[in-house]
Amino acid sequence: MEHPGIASQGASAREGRRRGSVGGARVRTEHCVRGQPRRHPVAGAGPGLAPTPVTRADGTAAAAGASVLTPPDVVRSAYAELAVTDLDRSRWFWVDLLGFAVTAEEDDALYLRGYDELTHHNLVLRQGPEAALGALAYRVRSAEDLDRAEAWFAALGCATERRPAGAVRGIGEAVRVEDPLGFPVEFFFAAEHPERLIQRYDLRRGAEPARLDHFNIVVPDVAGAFEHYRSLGFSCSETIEDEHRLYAAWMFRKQSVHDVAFTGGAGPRLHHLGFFAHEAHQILHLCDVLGSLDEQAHIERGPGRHGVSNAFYVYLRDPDGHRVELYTSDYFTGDPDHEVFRWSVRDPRRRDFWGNAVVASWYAEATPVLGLDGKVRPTTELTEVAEVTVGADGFSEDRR
Ligand code: XXG
Ligand code: FE2
Repeated sequence: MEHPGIASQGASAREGRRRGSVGGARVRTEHCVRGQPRRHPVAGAGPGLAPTPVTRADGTAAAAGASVLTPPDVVRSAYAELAVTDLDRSRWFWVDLLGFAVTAEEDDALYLRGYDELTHHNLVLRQGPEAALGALAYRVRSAEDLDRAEAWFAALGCATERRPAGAVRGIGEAVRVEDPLGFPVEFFFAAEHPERLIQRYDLRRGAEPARLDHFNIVVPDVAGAFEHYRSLGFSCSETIEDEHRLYAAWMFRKQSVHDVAFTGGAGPRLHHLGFFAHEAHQILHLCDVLGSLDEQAHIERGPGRHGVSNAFYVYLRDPDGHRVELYTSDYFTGDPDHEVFRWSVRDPRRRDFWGNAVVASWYAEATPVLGLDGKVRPTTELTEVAEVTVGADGFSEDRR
């Protein structure tokens, strides 16, 4: 099945890197042409055929002014900041159990990274009054991209904030925005490079996490989120869809399956942070350790093999309920003619290739997000209802 309007990701990725010609509208019109795109049967919900206004989290349409500007050149999803309510307990979970390396530590914050990460951190855990997402941070290619980010989001009518180097430890000057989807998003270029840990096998524990792989966000309008990220130069690797609707999409800048993915539901909320491990046995070992410690309740879904992405995975919940995925062995997406792989929402293998059921909490529960003012943002409910909708796109309770 072909979802109308979703471009070959290769074409879109190249365009995202080509300076001076990537306005949102031009990306839409020039690069939704693999196969013969059809008009989407649900008016306004088709990602990309007609100019689809980006819908802000509060339901209002964002200004179209950014379409004449150049978006920032995003390199990859780089780090996230989470507010946690008991930093000692979080340290036990993320450092002692999962095995993250500690780059720096303060009374109220921990800066963590995987063993392959060459910059300061992939995760900041900050003590806060309630569990929440503080920021999703993307690394950009140059210092000039900070100006592009600021102009791009200001033109969309979004709140933006220029932050001096060191506003987050280890990170250079940055731009934070409340994006049109309602998420606190940071763009940064410069970062400190701490000691290289790639061959410090002697330090490794838990699942030996290597690096951040992706963010997964919950949004009430998946097609709108798709369009927003496509305007930023992201390419699409895989979708879940039917003839009426886009249920989920995986989009990338680095040459893997994704840097960001969308789960349909009340949003803005953070669904999970995905961290890469090199081998499936590292993920299985962590599950064994959790069992030995009688901490198996932290395992929410899996381990298993995804249909989408082909990755081997497990989802855990941290002491605050933040969801983390340990993920390995997805595939290369950097070829210029790489095609979008489209899953039918009715395929029971889409979310677990072996047909195992997806637990209800995985669809229903997620982390609230903070605005730039530090306050929890209200959410908007998923509005469209389709025949197969239960939670986001249906539970796989049939094991056919
Ligand atoms: O990273 C992912 C996910 O977004 O966490 C979920 C890859 C695949 C899936 S899915 O559950 O759709 O197979
Ligand atoms: Fe994921």
